[in-house]
Amino acid sequence: MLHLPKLAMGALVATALSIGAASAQTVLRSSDTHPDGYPTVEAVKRFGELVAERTDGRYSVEVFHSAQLGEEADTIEQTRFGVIDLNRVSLGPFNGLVPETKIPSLPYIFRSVEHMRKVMDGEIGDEILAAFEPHGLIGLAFYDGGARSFYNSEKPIASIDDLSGLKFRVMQSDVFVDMVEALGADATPMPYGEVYSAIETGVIDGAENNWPSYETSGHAEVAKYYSLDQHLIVPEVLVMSKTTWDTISPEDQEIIRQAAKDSVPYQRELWDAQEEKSREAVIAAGSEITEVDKAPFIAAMEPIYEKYADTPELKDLVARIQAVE
Ligand code: GTR
Repeated sequence: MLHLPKLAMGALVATALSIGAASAQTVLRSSDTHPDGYPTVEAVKRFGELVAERTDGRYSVEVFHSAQLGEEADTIEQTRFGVIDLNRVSLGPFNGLVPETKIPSLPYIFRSVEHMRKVMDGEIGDEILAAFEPHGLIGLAFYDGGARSFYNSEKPIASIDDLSGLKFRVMQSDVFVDMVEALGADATPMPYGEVYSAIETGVIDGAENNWPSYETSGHAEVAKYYSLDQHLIVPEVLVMSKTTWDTISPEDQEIIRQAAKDSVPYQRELWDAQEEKSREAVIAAGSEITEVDKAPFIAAMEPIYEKYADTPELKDLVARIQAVE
């Protein structure tokens, strides 16, 4: 709840009357699969504080963490239909809906986290954010999701051959199913919240993710072999429902866009610290880390690029991302 001093309240009412009562003290509901305290959750809270401050309380944000509003694929649909106002999600689950998101989700498209940041902070990033709009969403900002690597309950993976016969959970996107299959393993798309028990009961042998997710989801407890192949550096994205967006004045839309961008450096600072903390925590708890020669993994991904960069525009997007120094 917001408690505003009388004067501010008067100003608020006057503004509300001039732009329509619908925008007076609106609490925007935001979804996140991660627990409270996770860098993405904290960054969206910071974004909300900036929005509340800069709109004099006309808008505020409440973050529903820990998948309280549902798993990512479902919450994306609800956001498109305006049931949820905001959503912080990986780009992966958008691959089927927004073709442009397939490209930054391709394995090894980014040479490093620095490369990813440079691309997503620039013109290409803005172009990908704009690509959400025809699909009922407004792309606001990208956050870091680090590098994702394979982990499993069976054995250390040092080469592609070691992956053979293992079954991995992937995010709900065909790109990742094909990626795992091109490496000779089996893939099962599955909601994040089901992965722990699926590994525990042996339905799957493992999954793939960054250090913070590997730790905070508890997956490290049931899959202690983590291989540093770093096949994906998929950015996270903060989106708003276009249905909600269209009720907001152009001035407040601008404030919201800027506040989202302004929360990015804060997220990255938290992210860098959390990666280190999570890496140390899983090693202390007994995870076994294997270094991997990435060259054969990179070479095996060629068919994935051919299949998913399947229009001249998407091919061009690949080339432009690779050309960013
Ligand atoms: C995490 C990401 C989540 C979710 C999860 C997953 O790294 O932050 O948004 O996509 O991975 O694997 O489902």
